[in-house]
Formats: sequence, C-alpha cells, structure tokens
Amino acid sequence: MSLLSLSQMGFNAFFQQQLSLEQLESYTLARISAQHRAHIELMTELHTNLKMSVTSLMVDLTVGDWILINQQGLFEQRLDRQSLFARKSAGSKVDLQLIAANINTVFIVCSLDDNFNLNRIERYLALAYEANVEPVVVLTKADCCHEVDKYRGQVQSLDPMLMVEAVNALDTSSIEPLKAWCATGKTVAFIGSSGVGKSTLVNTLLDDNSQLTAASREDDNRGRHTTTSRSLHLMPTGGLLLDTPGMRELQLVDCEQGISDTFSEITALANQCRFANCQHHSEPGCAVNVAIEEGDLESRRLDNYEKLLKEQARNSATLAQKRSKDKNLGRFYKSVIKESKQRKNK
Ligand SMILES: Nc1nc2c(ncn2[C@@H]2O[C@H](COP(=O)(O)OP(=O)(O)OP(=O)(O)O)[C@@H](O)[C@H]2O)c(=O)[nH]1
Ligand SMILES: [Mg+2]
Ligand SMILES: [Zn+2]
Repeated sequence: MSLLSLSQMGFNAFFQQQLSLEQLESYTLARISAQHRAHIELMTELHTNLKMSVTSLMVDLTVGDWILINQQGLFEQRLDRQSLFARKSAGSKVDLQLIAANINTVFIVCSLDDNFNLNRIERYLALAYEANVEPVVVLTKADCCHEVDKYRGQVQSLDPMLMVEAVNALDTSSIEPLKAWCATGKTVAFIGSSGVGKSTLVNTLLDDNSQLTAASREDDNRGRHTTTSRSLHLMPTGGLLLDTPGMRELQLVDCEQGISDTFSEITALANQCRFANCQHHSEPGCAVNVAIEEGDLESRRLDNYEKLLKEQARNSATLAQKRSKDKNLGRFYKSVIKESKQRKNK
C-alpha cells in the first residue's frame, strides 16, 4: 500500500475538531490497521505499516481507531469514535470486545436464493444502527433470481429510506453502484451469513487482479513479499475496506437502541397505545395491532421486533450472570489465596 494522506486514511472534520492546533502540531496522527496481542499496526502519513507495542495505556483500542503519537513515538491518546462495532464477551476482564471503529458504511449482504430472509436483514440493521454505521443492503446472486424486484421491494418496505442494491457479485459493472460508498476517505465493511457472497463482492470491488492479496502484502527490504494480517485495505475507488474476523461474530447484546431504530415505525406506534406498558398482544387501544389489522404493518415485523428484543435481553442477562459468576469465582480465589497466605504466616 502506498503512502496515504490523512483524508485518504479517513481523517475528517469529526476527528479534527477534537484536536487543538497545538496537538495537531506536536503529535502524529495514526490509524490502526491491524491489532495483535502484543502490538498494533498503524498507518501514518509517513508510514504504511508502523508497528507499536501495546502498553497498559492502550487498553481499549481497535482496528479503525485514530490515535495520537507523541514525539517519543509513544501512544498519547485515542480520538473519539464516529462509530463502533463491539461484541460483548463474557470474561473476567474484558466485557466489551471491540471489533472495529470508524466505519462509515456497512454492506449487509444477503443472497437472492433460499438464504433470503427479512428477519436476518433486520437483525443486521439493528447491529448497524447500534454501531452508528450507515447500512446498505446488498442483494447478491441477482443473476440467478427471477424475482429480483419482488425481493428488493420487500427489503425496501422495511424502510423507505433504506439503501438497497441488487447485484451479481461476480460482475464488476453490476457492483458499480456500491462504489458510491467506497470513495476516498470512506471506510466500509461487509456483514452477512456464510455463502452470501461477501468475499466475492470484496474481490470484485478490489478489482479483478485480487488486490486484496496485493494490499495485504508489504515489500520487505529484500523485495520479498511478506503477508501481513492487516485489516484495512485500500480499494481502487480510494476508500478503505475494513475486513476483520470479528465482524462475523457480532451478536445482539445490549442493543435496544439499534433495534428500536430498525423498527422505528413500531416504536412510534407504541407511543400511541393506550397503555404505556402495552405488549401489543390483545390490549384495548393498541395502536400497533390496529396498524396490523389495517394492513399498515406486517405482523412478521412485530414478531421479529419482539424476538430480537428478547434475544438481546437474554444475551445481556446471560452475560450479566457470567460476569457475576466470574466475580464470585474471583472472590473465591482471592479468599483461598488469602487463607493460604495466612496459614503460611502462622
Ligand atoms: N452467480 C452468482 N454467484 C455468486 C454471487 N455472489 C457469490 N456467488 C457465489 O457464491 C459462493 C459463495 O460466495 P462467497 O463470496 O464465498 O461467500 P461469503 O459470504 O464470503 O461466505 P463466507 O466466507 O463463508 O462467509 C461462491 O461460489 C460465489 O462464486 C452472485 O452474485 N452471483
Ligand atoms: Mg468469505
Ligand atoms: Zn400496543
């Protein structure tokens, strides 16, 4: 990857306004392009791949983050994020597993075959909204489907403002519309279940000559190619593709906001129900049920809304339980250690 300017790396007014002139002059801005256990890889205006050891100060960093480096070459601070995909993991220390920061657009990929599933698209939409990332639904395998418009219409009916594109992921001209979101300074990512065509789309976007491999290779001094595990790739369109395994493991946890953004018409209707705690089942004066009866709302949508809310509540509860278990176990270990120390001291 050649040297990029700050704006090519995705730096914009949102980040700039966080910095004083003095900070801009005395620190180097860097974007995290890969993360390992003991070190991170960075892009700066002067380095395509700068390695930095992780210290105790650098706890909550993730791929896509912008950081400041001081004149000693040490980590100074992380800039506030424009967006964040995180996965809540149960563990003794880290509960929030950060997956990717500062993505502008996420392509929700769904194929136009047996795999087509509105509920699943809604689930991904909830994740995108929760992360504060703009979603674009990409319907792949349009070349093998006879009812493209029908399916596209169904997706569009989820939200009239939603961006929906039907493509043949294998065909460069077919994916042309996606390039609008992949321009210089933009960072994009792909989510979707297995086999829907994410890798195919990425390869076509990165241009036929498999630029993904090219971009993830770095010339070492001897002119050899060494493969790096970089997660940020430059696309021919000028934007960056953030590709990290963590995106595949996103779960619905603590994302009530994302769900209510996804089903905004239901939450708006719910505000008009007679009872504030209406469950929209058979209560009198339920505006949600009226909308279903009048054909303004699909009952499938209400069902999935309830299902996703329950799922995220259940995941959050399990997590809380695990956390407290871990805590108790921690206390238990501590008391054992204390006792044994006391015994030794006797
Ligand atoms: N005809 C056609 N085939 C496609 C299209 N998109 C993907 N495929 C094929 O579908 C298969 C799966 O595509 P992948 O790109 O590997 O799917 P993926 O989403 O990366 O799957 P995972 O890596 O398992 O998550 C491949 O054989 C692709 O060639 C499309 O738009 N049209
Ligand atoms: Mg793949
Ligand atoms: Zn109701």
